[in-house]
Order: sequence, then C-alpha cells, then structure tokens
Amino acid sequence: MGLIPSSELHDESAAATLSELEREVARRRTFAIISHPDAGKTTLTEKLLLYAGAIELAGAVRGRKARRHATSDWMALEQERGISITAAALEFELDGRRMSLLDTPGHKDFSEDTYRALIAADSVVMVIDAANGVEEQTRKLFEVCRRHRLPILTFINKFDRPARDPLELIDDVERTLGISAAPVNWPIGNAEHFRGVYDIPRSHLLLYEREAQGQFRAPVDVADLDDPAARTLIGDSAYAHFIESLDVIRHAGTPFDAAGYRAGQQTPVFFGSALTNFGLEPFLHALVELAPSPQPRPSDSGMVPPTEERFTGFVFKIQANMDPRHRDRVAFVRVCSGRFTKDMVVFNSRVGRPIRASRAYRFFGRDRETISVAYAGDIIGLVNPGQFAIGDTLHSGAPVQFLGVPRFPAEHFGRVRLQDTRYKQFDEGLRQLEEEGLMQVFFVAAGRREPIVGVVGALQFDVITSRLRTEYGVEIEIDPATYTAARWVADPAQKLPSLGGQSAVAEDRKGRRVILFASEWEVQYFERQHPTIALLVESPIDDPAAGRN
Ligand SMILES: Nc1nc2c(ncn2[C@@H]2O[C@H](COP(=O)(O)OP(=O)(O)OP(=O)(O)O)[C@@H](O)[C@H]2O)c(=O)[nH]1
Ligand SMILES: [Mg+2]
Repeated sequence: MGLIPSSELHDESAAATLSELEREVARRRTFAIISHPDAGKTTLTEKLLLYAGAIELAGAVRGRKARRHATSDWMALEQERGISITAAALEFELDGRRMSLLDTPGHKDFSEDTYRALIAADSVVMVIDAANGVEEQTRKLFEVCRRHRLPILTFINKFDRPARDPLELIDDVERTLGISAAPVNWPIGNAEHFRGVYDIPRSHLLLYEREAQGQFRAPVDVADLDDPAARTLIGDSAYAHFIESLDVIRHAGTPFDAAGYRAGQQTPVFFGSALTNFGLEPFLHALVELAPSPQPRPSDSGMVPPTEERFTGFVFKIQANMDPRHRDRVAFVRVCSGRFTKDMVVFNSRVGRPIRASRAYRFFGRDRETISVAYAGDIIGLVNPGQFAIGDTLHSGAPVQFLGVPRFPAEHFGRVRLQDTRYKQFDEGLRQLEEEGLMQVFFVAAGRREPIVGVVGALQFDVITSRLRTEYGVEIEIDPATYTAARWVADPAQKLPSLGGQSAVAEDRKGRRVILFASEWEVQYFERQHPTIALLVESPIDDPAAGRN
C-alpha cells in the first residue's frame, strides 16, 4: 500500500512480523457494556458468553444458593446484593475474532470504575430497559461515550415484560441522547405475547420459544413475514400492530448505516430479552461484524496506531485479592500497540524505571490464565507489587504517555472505627484498597487508628466495610464525617493559617498535607482569603504527568 517504510520492505522478517501484528489487531474487538442499574448488563454478558460457547450454563445474577453466580459478578458483595460493583474483564473467541468484554457497574456510586473501563474500550454496548427507556445513568455514560467518539450498539432489553411501544423507545433514544437510532430488528409483541424479532435488513422473522429458566440455547426459526404460519404464530392482534409499526419504521425510520455507527453518529438498535434468550444471536453477530477493531490512541506524542511495533498500554484499573488464595494485586492494562510478551521488560513512564513483567494473565471474571503474548485491544493483568498506579503508561522503546485516564475527587467522607484489635490487617487492608483507587485515606493529627476515608459515592463505604471483613478479616464501622471536599496543599513548606469552621488539616499516607473542607463554599472562601496558598484537587505525586522527565 506504499505506507510501509522501504527499509522495512527489504527486511523480510520485519515485514512478516508487521503482517502478523496487523492480522492480530484486525481480529480483536474490545467493548464495554453500559447502562443504568438493573437494565440487564450482567445478564446480557452472561448470555453472550453462553452463545459464544465460553460458558456452559449462564449464571443467574441473583442466583439462589445452589445456582451459579454470574461470571462477571465475582466479588462477595456483588453476589450478595446481585449488583455489579466493579468492572470485570472477560475474553472469548467467536467466529475467529478475539472478543474482550468489559461488564461495568450501573450504580452511580461506582461510575469511576465504569468511566475507566470506557477508556479501555473501542466500542460500547448500551443496554436499555424496555419499560423505563433511557434512564439518568445511561444518559451520563452516553455523554462520556460521545466525548470519546465511541461507536454504540443499543440493546433494548426485557421485552419479555410489559414494555413501552418500540416506536416510542426509538424516539426516546433519539431525543434524550441526541443520536439517531436505526432499528436493525423490530420486536413482535411484548410481555407474555413477545414472540421474537423481525430482522429488517434480511427480512427474516426470528421466533423463539421460552424454555426452562432461559438457561439453554433457544431454537431460532427463520420464516418469511408473509407466511400464513407466521401470522398464526404471532397471533392476529399482535400481528396488526407489529405490521403497522414496522411500516412506520420502514418509511420514516433512520436506515442503518455502518459508517454512521463507526463515527458515533447513529446507534443501531436491537430488541430482545437477555433473560429468556430472545434476540441474542442476531445481536451477537452484529457485534462481531460491526464493532471496530482496536483504534489509534491519543498520547503526548500524537496518535499511537495499534499496529505500531513498539509495545504500549496503560493501567486503567487495579484490583486486590481477586484470588483469595494468592492475595495479590492485579493491574489491568489495556494494550494499545505492538506485542506484549511474557517476561518482557517494560517501562512505566511515570517512574521511568524498567519492570520485568513476569506474571501476566488474561482474565475471565475471577479466573486467570498465564499469557505468553498479547496485542492491541487485549486486556492483560499484571501482578502488581505496588509498582503501578491507575493511569500509568507502560511501553517498550521510546517514551510515551497516554492521555486522559480520569480521576474523580472524593465527595463523601467517613471516620473509620476499628471494631477489633487486628491493627496490622487493618492497616494493610486500607493501604491496598487505597492503592486500587477505591478510596482516599487521610489521617487527622491524632489517632492513626481512626483514619478518614474519602469516596466518590456513599455506597463505597459498604464496599470498604465488606471487603475489609471478607478479604482481611477486619471488622470496622464507618461514621459519616462532615467533610465534602479534600484539597492538597501544593507547597509542603508553606505555613498554614488556623482554620475556621468545620475544616481540618490532615495528612495523606505519604505525609502530604490535605485540608478537609465541609463544603464547596468553604473551599472557595479559603481560596479567596489565602490567594497565595495553592490547593490541588488531586494528590501531587499520583498525577501520572508529574513524575515524567
Ligand atoms: N424479565 C427480565 N428480567 C431481566 C432481563 N435481563 C435481566 N433481568 C433481570 O434484571 C435484574 C438486573 O439484571 P442485571 O443483569 O444484574 O443488571 P445490571 O445492569 O448488570 O445491574 P448492575 O450491574 O447492578 O447495574 C436481574 O434480576 C435480572 O434477572 C430480561 O431480559 N427480562
Ligand atoms: Mg451488573
């Protein structure tokens, strides 16, 4: 194609590696599943894995004791409450493609985790509850996708229950989100009259039978729409309404356009029911066919193409104790270019030091498997002896720093009271969970045993309490504290005035001074009164750009 430098064309082995790289990149699809809480992300994830043959039985999200748990909801508190708290990575093969799926939590208190997962993905599956339409959290996540120009496929779920009219749902997506919505299939009836979907471009009717607990693959029948048998199966009443609304869509709806999808200008829409396995096969096939392969990534030295020889990647998540037997910390890395190989020496651009990546894994929920090689689009886990932080760029060759892994300032604060005498485990647990980015820990001058934790969402207090109990054997209670904002004092030598009101001076783990404020108003008041004291929203050293030289 004339784009390969002539020096490399003369070197046969370089040309061969290049094409292997291109082949591997081209077959990868990395996508995140997002929505408002409870729309069915984890259920859909489970079913996609089932269809791809990656798991035998789909686990129920709120499984009774004897049943399996969903593969992506592996944490004890997730299984107890039937919600997703932390983004989970799952990889599987389908039709010769390597799919990497990120199931994300819907609850707003965990959206920091979701935002970071979005940064690691090349496209998104947006799940909408057919009875509720576009909900608040979906809207917020959609805005993040729009900012990053991520292509979005929409799955309108739960048609096995009473649902809003499909025309109204399409209209809702278009108006509420401001994106054009192109239905690719159309639902036939809903609730107990839900029979299946009509594949618009192929003019095929896909009818389903309900099966016991929706656990096994549902049979798919394809027939012509004019077939009298189809009319009989659908039933006269549903048939008339279905034909009518399909007619509206065919004449006035947005036609599907692959380029528009890739550019993030339109979202193809699919209807179905993850729980009862309706409409999953066509959706999964569309995902395989349409979702983009790994895309170039913005860095401080321009766009990094996925087929570049140099290995690059960034840490978007850190998780401690995924495997209770090993008690290790895993840094999740999205590979952005080149070839990652086991035992490779990589550089962390924040600290500028080489690290041998000897323990590298691919993940399937909680399960892991050693990898020998990874390419752009892959999510790899490096066992992290405290060497990586969220936002770190890893690379071989020339230095590079990827841009924009977001961090969120804490808004809720609580005083942690240890209920037993397991001080060592308590300190260790707090330290590790802080490293994960679950919370920030502050120590007010007196009493290191009662630190103050700051979190983005209040539900994270429950996560801290539960994880300290199950992972470290420590009982704590967290009492709400009056603070709502933390600011680091930029200059360590600067003398601080005595604080009025509810504010307090504290230290973080590294002994840097932090002022805890009771309100945003107090922050502003302080800044007006003391214009020479520079305050930072983020801790100075954790900023990945700061350590670069
Ligand atoms: N009737 C019906 N229920 C469904 C369907 N899909 C999911 N559910 C149920 O909806 C509830 C929530 O499903 P999840 O898959 O946990 O939803 P989620 O989006 O992962 O939730 P969070 O991760 O907590 O945001 C569970 O009780 C599911 O069984 C569906 O197609 N039909
Ligand atoms: Mg979930």
